[in-house]
Amino acid sequence: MGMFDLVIVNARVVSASDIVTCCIGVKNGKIRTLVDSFGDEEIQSARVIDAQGAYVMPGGIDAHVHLCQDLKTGPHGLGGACSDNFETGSKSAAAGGTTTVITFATQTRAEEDKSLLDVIKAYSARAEATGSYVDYGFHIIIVRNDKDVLQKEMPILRKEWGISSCKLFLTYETQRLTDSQLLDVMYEAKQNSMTTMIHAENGDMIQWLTDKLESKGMVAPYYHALSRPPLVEGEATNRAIALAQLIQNPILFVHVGSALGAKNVRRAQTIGLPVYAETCPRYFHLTWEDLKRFHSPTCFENSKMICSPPPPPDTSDQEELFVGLENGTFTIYSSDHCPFRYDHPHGKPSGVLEDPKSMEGEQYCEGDELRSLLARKEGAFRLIPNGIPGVETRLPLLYTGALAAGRITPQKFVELTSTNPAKLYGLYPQKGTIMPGSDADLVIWYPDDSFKPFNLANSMLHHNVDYTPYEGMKFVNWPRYTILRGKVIWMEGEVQGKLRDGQYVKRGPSQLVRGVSKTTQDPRRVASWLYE
Ligand code: DUC
Ligand code: ZN
Ligand code: ZN
Repeated sequence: MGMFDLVIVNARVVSASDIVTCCIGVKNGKIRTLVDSFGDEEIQSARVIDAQGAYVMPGGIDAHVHLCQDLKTGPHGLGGACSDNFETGSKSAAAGGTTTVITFATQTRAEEDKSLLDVIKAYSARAEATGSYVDYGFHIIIVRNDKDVLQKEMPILRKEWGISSCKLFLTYETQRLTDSQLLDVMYEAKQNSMTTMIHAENGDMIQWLTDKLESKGMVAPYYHALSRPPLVEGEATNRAIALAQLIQNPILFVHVGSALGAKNVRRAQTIGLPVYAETCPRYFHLTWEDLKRFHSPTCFENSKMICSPPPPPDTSDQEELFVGLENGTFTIYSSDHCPFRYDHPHGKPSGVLEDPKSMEGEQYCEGDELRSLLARKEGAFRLIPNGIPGVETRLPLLYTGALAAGRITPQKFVELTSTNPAKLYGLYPQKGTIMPGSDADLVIWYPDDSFKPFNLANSMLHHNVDYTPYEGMKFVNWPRYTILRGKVIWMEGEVQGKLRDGQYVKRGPSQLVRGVSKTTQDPRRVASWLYE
């Protein structure tokens, strides 16, 4: 048996703090050593990859991915059928340099769906049914505040399943919790060291604005953005921060897309509150203008850009978001890969097929007939499933748009895409770093000067979605190798891994979340006495 199974030479190894030119030795799926060079004997039976001086980073950890998820919860929920399962979604992740995805398992309001443990078992069976190309875990979405369930099941989720994060909604009739329900769940989450993730949009503002827009006939996809101006996130982030501050609970805002939301997060962080934020590629690469990008007489094609919260109104917001990426306001950068097809009746076309006005004199249809129907209709944005794909383009977009553009350092890239997600969600140092003892999860880029920039076409991607919002965009680099626990699963444009290479990962409590600062614990101002 040789000393190593795999060695990587001429690597510029990037961590969240440093860049070191060295070689990496891998044995039994783990990083064994980082050294200046290897002797011939040490590596004689190992596979040798020459990184040619390119960046070698810890494999991407995408902490916000929807696979096989039940989203079809009606016109007041998210709606639509999630088009990627663990097979297609994880293949797409591997092709984009990601070695771990954390996906969502969701409770519903149906009485028989009360048990969080049953939900997790059902989603786990979905992953096991196909297998996965990359490692995976689950966040649990909680849409009810049953004390008995929370108290009995949260400890089991934490200890037996290694699930240490839950997501709560402030919008969608079928998901949202009232303020007191939010407090109920946050309180139990805190007792169980579960990180609370918040979808911060004010549901009442959205419904009110949607009704008003509809009354004026403003229903085409573009108007989705007008139903969710930045104040919608601004109000909800403020409110959630106040609720969390009241009971001293750490929170992480998912998919923050507005400068206003980012400012609220920053303000909370500045006074020492444990408030964290995730942002996503779409907020740096799309604006309201892109909701008009897919031109057609009726504009329904613009439904391909609909996600919530929507992209910011214009590039000035993006400039402010870039500051947040750089200065630590944003803790992690995730894809929010939420895949819907354009050629499937339960994908984006729900916005036409479920709208009585669009369907006047028309028949429910599929295939070519559906395509022709969509070309004639504007649909109703209220009924369009909220979400866009992006698990494969997440790292390359950040490389092109921020790293190569000189807006962030390679270390910041690693922090946002791998180290911080690992710390935030209890995977560090097993994942998220290149250190002896860590999993050998790696992404190796091309040397910048040897890569020929190209324009993206959806046909190059591996997801089960028939479009990408980034069609035609120029990319200046792409992962050359993706390595999962020492095995090459993606190499120079080809998937090399196999279904079932990926394993379920149990997670511990967050290693990022720290206590609340002393100055914010005055029991006359917040309910710190709850924990005495
Ligand atoms: N929230 C998400 O996290 N993803 C898709 C849609 C949504 O509302
Ligand atoms: Zn959300
Ligand atoms: Zn999402």
